[in-house]
Amino acid sequence: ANKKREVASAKKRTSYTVLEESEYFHRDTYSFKEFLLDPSRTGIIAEFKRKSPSKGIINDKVRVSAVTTDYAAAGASALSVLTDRNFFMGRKADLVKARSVNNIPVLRKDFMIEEYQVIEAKSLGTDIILLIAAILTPAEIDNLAKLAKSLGLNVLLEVHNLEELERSINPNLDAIGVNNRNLADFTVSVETSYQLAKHIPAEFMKISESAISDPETIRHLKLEGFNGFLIGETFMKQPDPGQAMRD
Ligand code: IGP
Repeated sequence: ANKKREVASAKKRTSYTVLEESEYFHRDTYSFKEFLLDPSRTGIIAEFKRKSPSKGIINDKVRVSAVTTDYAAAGASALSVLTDRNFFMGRKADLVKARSVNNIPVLRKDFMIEEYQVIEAKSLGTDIILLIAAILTPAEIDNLAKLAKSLGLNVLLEVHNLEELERSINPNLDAIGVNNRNLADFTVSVETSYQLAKHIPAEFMKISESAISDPETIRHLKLEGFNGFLIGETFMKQPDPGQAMRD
């Protein structure tokens, strides 16, 4: 059993070494907060998402480079790129592509559950990782957030209710995202953001995620203190997602 552990830990070290060979592993990341608070930008975190479990195929015709550069030109504060293949038809190569053609922060949108994925995120050119309270214990969140910070990554914690927020909050997080979509049954309500807003401590950036489909909602969310608005489907369901963001 000892031998097995030794081999396993050597293997782990080797795979990390490979990740550290990526040129992106050594880059300085962009500050999520700085871009969110930049008054010349929109606060929108614009997402590249081909498919979702709730909607099926949203758009599998467009290219990540064209869409993300259009988003950035339309004033996005950050980009969100799905890297989960199973549920979202995402690819790690999509994130690398988005990184290589943009100079604003990129969020790796995936289900992060272990250290390896955080280190991998840095090597792909990620600036922000997502930690989902619904699938992680407070200790796991603490551990992954600390690792992310040590690599210079920004951390966005996603919550869906007060209980998740209260048990998961810790000082290594940069932003709290309220997901308006219930991951258990896929129902959506922006009310979730309005209800949780006052419970998010002032030191964290406030993000509202999902089901945002008009400028009016963004105006209301801003009045409630939200700094960021994560939008996917509203843009991606149009043949030209970048144009949809400008409209
Ligand atoms: C975007 P929408 O409704 O604008 O397409 O939502 C984003 O919030 C959503 O894709 C999302 C997500 C997630 C995807 C929020 N949290 C966690 C995968 C995993």
